[in-house]
Amino acid sequence: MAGVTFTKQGHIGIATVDNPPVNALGHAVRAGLTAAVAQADADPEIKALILICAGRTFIAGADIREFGRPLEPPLLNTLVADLEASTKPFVAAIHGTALGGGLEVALACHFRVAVPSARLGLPEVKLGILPGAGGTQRLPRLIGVDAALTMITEGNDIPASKAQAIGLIDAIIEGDLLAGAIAFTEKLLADGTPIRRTGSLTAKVENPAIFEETKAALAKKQRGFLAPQKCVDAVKLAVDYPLEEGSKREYALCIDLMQGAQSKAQRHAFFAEREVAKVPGLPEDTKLRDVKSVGVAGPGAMGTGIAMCFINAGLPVVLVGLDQPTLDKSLGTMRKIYGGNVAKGTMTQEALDARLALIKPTTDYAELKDVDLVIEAVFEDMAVKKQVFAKLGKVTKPGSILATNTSYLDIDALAEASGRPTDVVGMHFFNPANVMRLLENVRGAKTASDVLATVMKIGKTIKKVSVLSGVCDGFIGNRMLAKRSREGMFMLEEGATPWQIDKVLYDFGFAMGPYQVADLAGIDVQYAARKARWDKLSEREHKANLVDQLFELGRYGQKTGAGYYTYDDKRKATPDPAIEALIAQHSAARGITRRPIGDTEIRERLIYAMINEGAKILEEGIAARPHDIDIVWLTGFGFPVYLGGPMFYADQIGLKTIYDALLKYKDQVGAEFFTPAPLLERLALAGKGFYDK
Ligand code: 3H9
Repeated sequence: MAGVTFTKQGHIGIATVDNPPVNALGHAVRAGLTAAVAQADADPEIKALILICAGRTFIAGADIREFGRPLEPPLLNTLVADLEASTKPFVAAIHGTALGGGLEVALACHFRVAVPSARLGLPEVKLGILPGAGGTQRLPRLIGVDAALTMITEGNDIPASKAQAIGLIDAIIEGDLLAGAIAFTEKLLADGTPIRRTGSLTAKVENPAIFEETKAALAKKQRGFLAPQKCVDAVKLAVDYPLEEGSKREYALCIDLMQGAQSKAQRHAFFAEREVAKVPGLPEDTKLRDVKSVGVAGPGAMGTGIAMCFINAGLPVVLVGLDQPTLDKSLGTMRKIYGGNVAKGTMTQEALDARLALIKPTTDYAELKDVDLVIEAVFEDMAVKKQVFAKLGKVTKPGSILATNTSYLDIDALAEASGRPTDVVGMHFFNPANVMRLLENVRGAKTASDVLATVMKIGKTIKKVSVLSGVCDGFIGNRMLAKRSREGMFMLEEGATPWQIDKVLYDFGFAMGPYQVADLAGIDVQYAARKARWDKLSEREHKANLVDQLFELGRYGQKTGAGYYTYDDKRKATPDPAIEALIAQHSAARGITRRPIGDTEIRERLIYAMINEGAKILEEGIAARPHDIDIVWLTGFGFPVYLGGPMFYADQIGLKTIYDALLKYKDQVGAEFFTPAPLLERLALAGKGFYDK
């Protein structure tokens, strides 16, 4: 029984799963558990069974790496049926995380106990599938349809205390789990408690309309995703059919999703997110620098969000500002955001006070003398930032890490200004920094390996996804975004409208189009960024100056009630004919004859321009792997997860198709903008993709 050991303690059989790192239900574990059930049933000495796991966690699910390949029997659904049919009481003893197939196994056991720190959930929906081994059939039978629908369609795990409160587990074990589980089982036997098979319970539904209502809500909340809808269909089966028939239909729905393009992309995203944590050439055992305290220089919107990331993780922060009013404003923002959580009941007042107590506001840079890491988030201007780095190099202790949150400035220039270039690194957060998951770390020419390893690790501490980028204008994310923005502007000049372009990207799966985003972020902010990047822009981009025109008209976006769109007092956007007129006038002044532009051309020019830039980023080594690019776009720029990120998406479309389109646009728009990247050309002509180069 590779992966499962079977021992006896008196009259209790103990099946221990041991399949590092997360005890996934690969073939050996499925076969081992099947054999354990048979052995226990056949052994008259055994009166009850306990299922427990070695290592850091209970079974964390089916082995996702086996998906898409023919599975060797026993299949998981057969295993759970065997477990539930066992004639002897079967107790699941849970620590770590009981997730997906792991929870389905536990649901098929007759009783469940867990340590207080355990977490339980059915996260399949996040992989684009549904729990296909009875999870959608047993969970509603055990905890009711309403609670089950929430857990299954959202995919979030819950703590043991909540699991006990809703009847998902029977007891919480303080102290040693195995000893506690044995005591629990002995008591079952002593009391003569009958076996309770989850599958024989009835799934109760109070509001029969709940299925349609949930589907309608999910169509908005998880727009474009197939799996949440199918999860609802599967839970309904638990109400409509007996266990066996419901499980058969559930499995069919699950397999259908598993074979589809969305799940393939979502599984890719799962593994890519883990892959990017491993930096090629940086040994995993690199000794890290200790980071126990942090400084943030610049308490603007970014600095405030960055400080919140660290205090959320319990690290004290010295927040340095130019003057008291800016510091007060920053603290006021934090108080308002946390206050909202208190009002919603997701945070206590004591927790709010404890977090804010971790902030030490000051106007004196010398207060940074003891911190282990400083993140500079001052105004995006090279001269200002150089001054700050010169100061940081002097006031901080040797060995403290000096990071910049710049979005596009040259980190190596800042490193030199500090006088300690090996300590300098980029830590590029995304707005709002306390919410967005992406942390783009940037390796300077002289950044020390242990500094890099430390900032990659810190990402995990503050619950971000760290991706490593090399130094270039805009790093991975904004460099690609700049090409998308360029094409948007060109197409506005050529005949498209902002609302048409926004709709194309919305339909593609982004939450908002670029002009809705611009109005939200502020045209004044875009204008400043454009001026700062002026030397990097092409001549045609200089002339495509609609941002400048909007800025001069004072149309700064939502904050002034008008930008590309006009806004009512509830910030509802309406396309503005004045903008259409302004763009038409601009095209005429530029001597461009406007023409109708189809949605396909809009989509291709926006997305393919990004992919072509992604190929250059890969070839230059700015990103080590296509995974890094995909994760930047999935976690920082709202690229639809069910498309897997721009590079994965490109492979699905086929690089040859993209290559041909690039050649077409090269003729139409110009070689300067659409010459295929050499890597893309090579792969396309060899019939390969970014992931099989
Ligand atoms: C399912 O169960 C389907 C069923 O309904 C039946 C259908 C018929 N498989 O995340 P970490 C690897 S669907 C294979 O860094 P952490 C992971 O790639 C499944 N591998 O650790 C990584 O490998 P590497 C439902 C897996 O401590 C290593 O383990 N379950 C799996 O931060 C460590 O992972 C889920 O969706 C897996 N299932 O977090 C749970 N899980 O070292 C998915 C992990 O080579 N897993 N690996 O990069 C998780 O959420 C987290 O891994 C967990 C640990 C919370 C468990």
